[in-house]
Amino acid sequence: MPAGRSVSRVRGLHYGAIRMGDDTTTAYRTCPLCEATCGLEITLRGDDVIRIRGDREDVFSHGFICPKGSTLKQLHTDPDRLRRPLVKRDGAFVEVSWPDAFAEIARRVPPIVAEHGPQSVMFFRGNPGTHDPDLILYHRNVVQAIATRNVFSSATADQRPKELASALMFGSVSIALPDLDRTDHVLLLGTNPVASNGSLCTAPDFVGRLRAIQARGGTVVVVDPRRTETAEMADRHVAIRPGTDAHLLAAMAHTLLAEELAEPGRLAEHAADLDRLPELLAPFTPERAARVCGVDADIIRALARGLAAAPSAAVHGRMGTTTQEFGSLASWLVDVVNLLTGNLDRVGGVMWATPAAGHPALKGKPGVGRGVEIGAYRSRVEGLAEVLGELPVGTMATEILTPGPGQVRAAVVLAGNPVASTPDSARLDEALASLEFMVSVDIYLNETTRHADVVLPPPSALQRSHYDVVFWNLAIRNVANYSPPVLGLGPDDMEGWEILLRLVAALQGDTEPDVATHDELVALARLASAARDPSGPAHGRDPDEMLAMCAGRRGPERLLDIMLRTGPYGDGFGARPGGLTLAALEARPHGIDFGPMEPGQVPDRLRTPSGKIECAPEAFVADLPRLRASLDRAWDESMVLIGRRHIRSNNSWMHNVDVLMKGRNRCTLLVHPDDADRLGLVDGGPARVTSEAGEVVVTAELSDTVRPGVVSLPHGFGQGGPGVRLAVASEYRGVNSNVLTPAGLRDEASGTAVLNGIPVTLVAG
Ligand SMILES: Nc1nc2c(c(=O)[nH]1)N[C@H]1C(S)=C(S)[C@@H](COP(=O)(O)OP(=O)(O)OC[C@H]3O[C@@H](n4cnc5c(=O)[nH]c(N)nc54)[C@H](O)[C@@H]3O)O[C@H]1N2
Ligand SMILES: Nc1nc2c(c(=O)[nH]1)N[C@H]1C(S)=C(S)[C@@H](COP(=O)(O)OP(=O)(O)OC[C@H]3O[C@@H](n4cnc5c(=O)[nH]c(N)nc54)[C@H](O)[C@@H]3O)O[C@H]1N2
Ligand code: SF4
Ligand SMILES: [Mo]
Repeated sequence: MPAGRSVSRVRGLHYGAIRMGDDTTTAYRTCPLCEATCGLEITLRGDDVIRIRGDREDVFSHGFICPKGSTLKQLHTDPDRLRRPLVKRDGAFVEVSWPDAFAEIARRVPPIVAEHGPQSVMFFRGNPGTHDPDLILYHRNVVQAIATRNVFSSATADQRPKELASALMFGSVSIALPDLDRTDHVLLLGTNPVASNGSLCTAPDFVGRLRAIQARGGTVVVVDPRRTETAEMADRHVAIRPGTDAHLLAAMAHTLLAEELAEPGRLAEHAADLDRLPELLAPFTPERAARVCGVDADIIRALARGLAAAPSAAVHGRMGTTTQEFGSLASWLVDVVNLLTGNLDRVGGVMWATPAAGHPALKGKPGVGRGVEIGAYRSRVEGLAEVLGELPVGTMATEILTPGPGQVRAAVVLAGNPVASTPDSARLDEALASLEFMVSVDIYLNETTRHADVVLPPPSALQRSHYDVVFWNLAIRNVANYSPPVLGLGPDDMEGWEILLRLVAALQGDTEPDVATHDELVALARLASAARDPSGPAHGRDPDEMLAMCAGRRGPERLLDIMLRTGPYGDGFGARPGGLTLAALEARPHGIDFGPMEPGQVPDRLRTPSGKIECAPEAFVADLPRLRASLDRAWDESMVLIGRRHIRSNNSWMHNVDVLMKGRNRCTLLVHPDDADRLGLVDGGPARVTSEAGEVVVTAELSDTVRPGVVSLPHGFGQGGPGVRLAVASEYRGVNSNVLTPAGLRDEASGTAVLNGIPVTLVAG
């Protein structure tokens, strides 16, 4: 197929829209903006979206929606959203045709690889890539186009510690989720669902579900250095010192063991090294932890006893516990406490999802596997270990700026804004400017994409289909919901998956790829893997025969059909008549609910070589001396910075939506009044914040919601300036908090950046 001719389906047509009695139509779509996966009801008149509200019939969200969900229209019509590919010529972007954009990549990248080797190219994938089926299903093909180890993603500025802890304990990235709807007691650490709508726990109307726990007589406890909106509604708030959750959790586990409250029950026989825990955790007495955490020893004991006494209880740790100095240890200890209190794998405790599109922990031989190892290779300059196939984001700038063989000279950025989202932003900004070549797949010209030589814009969310491949792995109910595109493609649009497959070819110098055949090979590879899975319904089948059964589908729809049919509820390509197919899902616009998470998955769910839950993974045991040593640190010596989210934000990229930005300035530094008094800061006045990495001047907001000694600044601001095309965001510019994040501060085991608990100094002005 010649370059530029699209294999896209139909243009200018509404899919799945239901015609109403008047001149409007209604479409249903899962919101792709955050992890909550709310169902949206979208009313259109012609191509005009006239209303977006929560879909009351959605099987999971039942009509819940947040202020962002209804802005898919504004995102679609945003004049700053890129509609055509851009190529930089003589320092300025010009709109070009798709063939010209791919030709530029094909002209520039192969010579760099030929001269400097594959390591000279790096990849970065950002958060929206996790919410987009095109990117989630095809990004691996892009990354594999060049055999480089320099692969990065927003995960090491986010959840990698939790993934690593799950991988090492259970043998695959299989995250145990709090059973919010049935628990009697939930302990939330470092998460503020009132703002974020929850994370690594997909539960639309998370907050309503917390209220329901309270309404049925249960308890909600929040551990957070700030009295957040979630802490306000909780039964108990513990204002911990940032970065010390691992100490707190270790001391809670210590209490459970010392007071003989540990009752792992049925899981004891499936848990390896359970008997090592008393010795490993011995140094972390509540008294010693109390000094570090700034939380009374009695409160630490009460937290542990509360979990033990509850008929069922779930501990859940997020952002605040992962993007910190001891993030992996904290994530490990969350599940140690869940295990010790008998709450792992039981109703009301923490359990695993059984997602319709399948999961590695549901494939292969039940109850045993290869497990996960880390450190297969290391970063060139700093020698940082690979974790789950990626290197830590904090080292990107160093890899670009340090000369020598293997120096990064070109970058491919997929839906990422690392200049806003990763450490030592100012240095990364400088590093990206020094690259020989950069291509971004993105919808905006922002602080990162302005450095690109080529920008490839996918269609807007309303023009794409949706199935939440990732987040239904993390959902507290087993739900499947497919949304067809709401709006058709314009004459200049190219579907996301096609952009990615053409990018694969262009990176290898090919400007006239046969996209249809490549896509077929991608599908066949998935079918071949399903045919090899001894526990799957397609075991032993002929991939070509199954491919023929997907006739009429291509792109993500075909891959999704394959995943659903070979997944836990699938029709197995005829092996299980009546089972799930994409067609069956298409007929159910409000989704299908397969019920709550199931208990009793241990041992079948495990993929560790031992076939047991690993209670003391080597990587964490090796990191414990660091935690132990920190018990003697002078913790209260410096002020520390933490982050903050707001319901109307979404990381760095929704600040161009006017309706979300209006109102008071949100890019403020929360300072406790006692600290403000001591430092001479005034409410509304300027504060100069300095860290080892950089300095910002920002408006101070006095608030006793933060712990004394802690200041809080949201991330994702600071957009504007040369080359940035974000009219609204530039108006509400604020400062980029990651200017303050030192690149060298990281969680040892996972390489994840410390974004919470950054030492800073503060002066007025
Ligand atoms: N200080 C501090 N830093 C943080 C955090 C924090 O709490 N504090 N949070 C961290 C977390 S949790 C995360 S996940 C990361 C996020 O880090 P990133 O993923 O790097 O940042 P985002 O702000 O999500 O921006 C993503 C980019 O995707 C583009 N985009 C939006 N929609 C689409 C789309 O549909 N397709 C494509 N191709 N592009 C799109 C946007 O224009 C933007 O350039 O930031 C991390 N950084
Ligand atoms: N509105 C909105 N929703 C979002 C996003 C967004 O930017 N805006 N981003 C999405 C993304 S990518 C993600 S990953 C999720 C994140 O979702 P959450 O994990 O809920 O993230 P936050 O709301 O930042 O909450 C983190 C909390 O940790 C606290 N904290 C900071 N340091 C520590 C510490 O050392 N210990 C403890 N215990 N707490 C600490 C902070 O005060 C904060 O309240 O949200 C998603 N949803
Ligand atoms: S909570 Fe998340 S998924 Fe639901 S409407 Fe808001 S942004 Fe969309
Ligand atoms: Mo995130």
